[in-house]
Amino acid sequence: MAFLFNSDAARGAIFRQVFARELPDLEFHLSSEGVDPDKVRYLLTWNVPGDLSRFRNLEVLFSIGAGVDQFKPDTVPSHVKLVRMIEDGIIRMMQEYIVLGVLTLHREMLAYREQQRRGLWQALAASQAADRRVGFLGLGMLARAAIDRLRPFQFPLAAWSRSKKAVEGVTCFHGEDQLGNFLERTDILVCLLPLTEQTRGILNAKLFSLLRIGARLLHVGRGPQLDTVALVEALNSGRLAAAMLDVTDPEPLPESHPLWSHPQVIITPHIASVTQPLTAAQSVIENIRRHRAGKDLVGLVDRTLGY
Ligand code: NDP
Ligand code: OXD
Repeated sequence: MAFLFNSDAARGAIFRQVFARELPDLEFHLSSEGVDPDKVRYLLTWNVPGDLSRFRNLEVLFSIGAGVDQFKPDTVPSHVKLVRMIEDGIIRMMQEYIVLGVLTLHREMLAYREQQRRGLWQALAASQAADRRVGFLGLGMLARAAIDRLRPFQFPLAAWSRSKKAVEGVTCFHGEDQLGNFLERTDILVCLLPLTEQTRGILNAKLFSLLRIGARLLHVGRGPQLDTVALVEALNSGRLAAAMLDVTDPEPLPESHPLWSHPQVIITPHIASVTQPLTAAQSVIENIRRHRAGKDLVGLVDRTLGY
């Protein structure tokens, strides 16, 4: 029985050590070369490495990231459990990035960057956090963790999810019918949605038109959720004041893309949050133990929903 780690060698070396200590009975491989594919019961990877059907006895496919859209979940054989990454490291990094992004947009850092470029020393009007309404598209593991870190600043917090939710101190909206009400009370919109057929292209001209004039966007979900033409138009028309993007489509954007040099935009190269090997190995091992004990897996993807 084998575990196949199909990702970078540096993280693999740490996984190997933790597995040797915690699950010595499970063969651990850093490459599919030299492994009998019939022995592979567990595979941890970002993308499906070639033809998944060669691992005839595969039981659990672990995503090395929190997202699973890259697998096209409906193409993974139904008997294979698909599991997304839930671990302390990825959560902590996302908390940092969201706090950084919200404060950057709240405290007008893009306008100050532009003023600096022009050699201009000038204070801009400063809204108070209590008057800046932050809204999350998505209220899953990462959004909830980020919300916890934002609480002390006193931004009025809201979130929109597919199903009805209740989180203390957060005004919760759900479903298509409540999207408009959620948007109209939002000054800084944070996208932390998984990519599915329902969320593809969701950040479009219509959605921007429902936000208050001068709203801001922090996009950390997935690139194909954003219509970049609509974003440029919304920024140029003043509908949106600024945007911070960690994900784009494609990644990276073509060199000539107007977003690269737009003064009201910050782009980071999909680094908001990265799976950390020590904590991730522990969480994968815990899930293997659960699987062996016939218990529910943490982060099991619902194939019908695609996340
Ligand atoms: P979860 O699965 O825990 O949460 C997803 C949330 O989105 C849920 O609240 C869900 O609603 C909501 N949702 C899904 N579909 C819809 C819909 N059609 N309408 C309304 N709400 C919807 O995901 P995570 O928090 O773990 O991760 C979210 C995403 O963040 C990942 O899928 C990935 O794309 C992205 N990500 C980006 C990273 C980066 O570095 N940029 C790093 C890690 C993740 P409900 O609660 O009702 O199910
Ligand atoms: C993830 C990511 O899904 O890094 O983990 O985007």
